[in-house]
Amino acid sequence: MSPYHLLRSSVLTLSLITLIPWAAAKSVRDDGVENPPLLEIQRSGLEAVKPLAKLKKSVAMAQPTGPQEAYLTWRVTYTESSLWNPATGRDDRVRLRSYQGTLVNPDAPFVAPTIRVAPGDTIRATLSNQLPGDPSCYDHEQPVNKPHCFNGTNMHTHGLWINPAGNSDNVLISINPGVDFQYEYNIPLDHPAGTFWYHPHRHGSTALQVGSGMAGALIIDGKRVPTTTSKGDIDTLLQPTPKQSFKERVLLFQQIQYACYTKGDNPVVKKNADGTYRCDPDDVGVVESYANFSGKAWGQSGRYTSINGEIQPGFYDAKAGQIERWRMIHGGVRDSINLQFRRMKSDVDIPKKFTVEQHDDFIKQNCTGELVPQSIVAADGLTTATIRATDSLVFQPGYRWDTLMLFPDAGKYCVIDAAAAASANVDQTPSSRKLLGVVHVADGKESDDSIQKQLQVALIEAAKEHYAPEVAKQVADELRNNRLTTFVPHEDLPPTPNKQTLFFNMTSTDFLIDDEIYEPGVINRTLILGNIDEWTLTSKSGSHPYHIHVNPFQVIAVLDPNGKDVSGPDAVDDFDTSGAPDPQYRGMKGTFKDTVWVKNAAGKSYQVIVRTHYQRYIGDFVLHCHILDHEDQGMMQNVRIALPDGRGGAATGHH
Ligand SMILES: [Cu+2]
Repeated sequence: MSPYHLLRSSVLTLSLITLIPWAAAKSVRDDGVENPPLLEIQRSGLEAVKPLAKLKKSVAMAQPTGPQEAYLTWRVTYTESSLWNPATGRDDRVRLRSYQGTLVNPDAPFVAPTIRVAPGDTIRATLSNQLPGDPSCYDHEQPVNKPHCFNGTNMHTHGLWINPAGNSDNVLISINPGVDFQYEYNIPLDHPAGTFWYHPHRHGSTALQVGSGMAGALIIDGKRVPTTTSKGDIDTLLQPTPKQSFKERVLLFQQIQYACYTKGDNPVVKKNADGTYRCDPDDVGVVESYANFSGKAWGQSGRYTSINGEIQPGFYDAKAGQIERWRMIHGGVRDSINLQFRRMKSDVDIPKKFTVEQHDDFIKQNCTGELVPQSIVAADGLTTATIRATDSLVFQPGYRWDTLMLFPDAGKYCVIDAAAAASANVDQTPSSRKLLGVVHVADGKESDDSIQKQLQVALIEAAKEHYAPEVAKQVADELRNNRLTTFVPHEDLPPTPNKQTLFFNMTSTDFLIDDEIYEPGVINRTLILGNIDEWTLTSKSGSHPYHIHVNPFQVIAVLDPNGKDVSGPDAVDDFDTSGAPDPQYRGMKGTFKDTVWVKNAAGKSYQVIVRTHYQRYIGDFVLHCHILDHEDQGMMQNVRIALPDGRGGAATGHH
């Protein structure tokens, strides 16, 4: 950019700021955001189950048999609706692939309904692909690591510890247009409770479909009350007391990068002079090209991270001094989120027209309160050993965090995606601050105690309310030290001589793991059931979120390129001097997760060291980069968990 352009754009920004009277502008997002709708589940009684629409290729469906079986249907179709565009102050019409169901909100169809089940349940989920036919799904000459088969789909239950094969959490199958398939997810009785999610995982179209809003929360509710000798679910602690309702919110962050195209023989994406995407009133925005996912395209598009299918929503029904559980899922594809909350000036509202460029100035002028602490109680769905308060909570694609939020005073609070350095961002460029939404907090009980003290007191009261005295005392003793030991589902994994290494790499054309591109049918790793392995994850080029299916891993250490461990509770990750210290690894040591950022700063790799225990399930599945367009283009491996052969190796069915 020339100095002239720089000058011109900053003058333009300044003049816009002075022209728009922030305080007078009326918020157009007065309607608050709700939790995503609950997907309708039929639990018992044949008569209660609606007959499924018969398709030509539909196959026989099992009939409901009892209360432990949860039936549901995902219909995949194109849906026409609209998305709010703050840059123009009006809705853009869009036509996107989406899930449909009886309880999909017609005003926010681009978030899938939430599934809530319990340990011991069987989910029988019919995936009905009603998208138009797609020749690229059947063409065997089709290069497998070039995006293709946009209308083929399948399903992944991200984070669930269930069978990865057959008709369970099997992503190595394609549900082609016109085909119905019924998945059977047996959630074992000893499955941890927590915040998980579901999304398509068909190699070749995963990013396109998830980037269209095809993702939903999958919550496992736990009712196991702890005893002095057995662990329990944190859900039993966070039950209402006379003073606290422990209101729950579910937030699914998404990044729908729809574009409108010029008409004619060679359609191109319509853009404004500054490079942001433009949709004129007669246009219909679509997500139909991987070109829009590449490199820095998200930042340049001027699109916004949505929450539960809405852009810049308001969060209502919060009360000062009331504790809320926020279950948050990063279901987006192309942007990291660095979540912060700050008190907003009371006489201000989000302006009607509000481009991404204007966010930073707005936040600087109006989101001026102190940072509100976010108290982490679960990472990737799994209850953490400590309650850790943080001012900045970093979400990479695929991450979940459950936090306890307590807003100290009535008023409005900005929900901010803070700035981050290039090495901490999906698109490898520094990001500026964005305003994701506003929390409206009503009058309640205000206290002189610190937020951490108020939380501790309320949780100890909850323990006394819900548990037998012996158990309540044990939990209270832990809470006084900010610990949640009684609710942690996994034991620490011990040191092991079994090692695995993995490195991500990118060339100008290819997305690689261990310098190889994904090859269907090739098993890249055979792991042995019952073993504990220690994995060292690195990246030779760019930073990538590593995700493995089935078994979570425990973070042992994250070493910066100088060998400093940046995962401790007080660690400062300041290796990348191009920005402020990176908060994303702080406190991660010892945490169980299923997705973790593997960072490369200025061409130098961090080492992420994790341990995994391969428990119960055998079969073939995948590990991959959760920047899903990288995955579609080859940054994935096939993994097999095999039976031991009794002599230290893996058993094979032949010899
Ligand atoms: Cu990647």
